[in-house]
Order: sequence, then structure tokens, then C-alpha cells
Amino acid sequence: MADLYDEMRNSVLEGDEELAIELAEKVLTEKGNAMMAMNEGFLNGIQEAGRLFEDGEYFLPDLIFAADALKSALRVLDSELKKNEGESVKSKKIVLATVQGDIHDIGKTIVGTMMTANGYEVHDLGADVKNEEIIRAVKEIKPEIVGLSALLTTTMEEQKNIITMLEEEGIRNTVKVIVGGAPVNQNWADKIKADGYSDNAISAVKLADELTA
Ligand code: B1M
Repeated sequence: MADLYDEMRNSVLEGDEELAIELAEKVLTEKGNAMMAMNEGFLNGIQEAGRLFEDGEYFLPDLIFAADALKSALRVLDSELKKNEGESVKSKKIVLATVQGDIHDIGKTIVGTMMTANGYEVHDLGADVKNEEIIRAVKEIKPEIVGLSALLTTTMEEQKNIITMLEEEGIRNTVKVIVGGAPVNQNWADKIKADGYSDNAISAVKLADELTA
């Protein structure tokens, strides 16, 4: 199994979309564990690509190819990952978005997938979503939770701005705000008065459950 996870990691690292799809399909046909394939295989590839990018060994196109390979594998595994793990349908709504100015959507998509798998009604607004659009969605959809992802130190600031806008609109206490993304941490969440922070998709579901219990 370790070899297969290595192959998955390498397919992303090398931006080999065809191989990533093939390996993801293999998980389905051989009834493997899609979650393990993601966590132990494909996601390790993107982490390593990010490290190489930071070290100047990878350039933007390398990162783009790696991300495309990961997204293709994610698409193949999506329905398997979304399978309800026996939990009853919660019928709670969550509006999810990557904040404006930020096009990183992989982590946010995985959070959405896990929320769906656990019975949440997910309204995924996408990436680089204007603050105003998020406020409008909160007003129209009236979700229990709004989840804001940010991957850049520059765009984290938008999480704070959105909370301020919710306050200004008088709707801050109608919704729980959870924040996440690589540069975000608990200190930041406390500082901007978010209701919660989580560093991965599984704990994001637990957090949502706790906040809406
Ligand atoms: Co970008 N990028 N990137 N990038 N990229 C980072 C974030 C960076 C850390 C890379 C690096 O330098 N090491 C760096 C940011 C530096 C900083 O701000 N401190 C960076 C940069 C600089 C940039 C550009 C500015 C590069 C450039 O143009 N010169 C540019 C930004 C463009 C923009 O947004 N305006 C850019 C572009 C890109 C690509 C397009 C090539 C691609 C994105 C493709 C896509 O998403 N469609 C990309 C990628 C792939 C990365 C890295 C390598 C991987 C991100 C990722 O998908 N990780 C990233 C390096 C890294 O993070 N180590 C990097 C996998 C994903 C599953 O993890 O998103 O962390 P993550 O999500 C996790 C948790 O964080 C958490 O759960 C998820 C699942 O476990 N989580 C939440 C996430 N959101 C959550 C929300 C929650 C709860 C939990 O509640 C709501």
C-alpha cells in the first residue's frame, strides 16, 4: 500500500494528471479507502510541491500542473469521499468560500466534500469570492455556518473584513464563522473574533457540529 501512496504522491508532484486519474480510479475499482488515498497519497504530493516552490526549485507552472493533477484525482474520488458515513442528515446549511483575491480552492473544496459527507447542505461559492457576495449569500441562504478559507497571508485579512461586514449589517449573531487555510491559526481566529478555526477538513466538521449543537 505504501508504494501505491508513493505513486499517488509522485503523480501530483510530477503534475502527471493522467496517472493521478488512473490511480484514483484504481482506488474505486479495488474498493480502497478514498480518504486514505487523499491523505496519505495525493495531498503529500501537493505539500511537497509547495515546499519545492518555496525553495525555488519549482516554478509557478510546476505548481499549476501539480494542482491540476490533484484536482483531477479529487474529482474522481469526490462521490466516494462524499458518501455518508452513517450519520443522520443534519440539514444544517454552510456557505463556503475562498476569500476575495485568493484563487486557492483545493482545501476549501475538501472541507466542502467532508461537510457534505457528514450531512451538511453545502453552498460552495467558489474561490476569489467578493466579500459582498458572501454577505449576500448569508442573507439569502441563512446558513448556520459560514466557512472562509484563505491561503495567502495577504488575503487572510479578508476573513476579518467579512466579520466586520457581518457586524455592520447586523447579522453577525445569526451565523457562526469558521476560518481555515494554511496561514491561519487559532490566534488569528481569536483576534478577528471568528467562532472557530480548524486546520483540516475532518476537524472542520467536528467544529461545525460543536458550534451548531
Ligand atoms: Co499557491 N501559494 N500561489 N498556488 N500554493 C501557497 C499558499 C504558498 C504557501 C506556496 C509557498 O510559497 N510555499 C504561497 C503563499 C505564501 C504566503 O502567502 N505566505 C503561495 C503563493 C505565493 C501563490 C501565488 C501568489 C504565486 C504567484 O503567483 N507568484 C499565487 C496566488 C494567486 C492568488 O490566489 N491570487 C499562487 C497560485 C497557486 C496555484 C494556482 C499554482 C495553485 C492553486 C490551485 C488551486 O487551488 N486551484 C497553488 C498551490 C497548489 C499552492 C500550494 C502548493 C498548495 C495549496 C493546497 O492546495 N494545499 C500552497 C503551499 C502550501 O499550502 N503548503 C501554496 C492542499 C490543501 C488540501 O491544503 O489548502 O491548506 P489547504 O487546506 C487544508 C487546511 O488548510 C484546511 O483543510 C484543508 C484540508 O485539510 N482548510 C480549512 C483550508 N481551508 C479551510 C477552511 C476551513 C477549515 C479548514 O473552514 C472554513
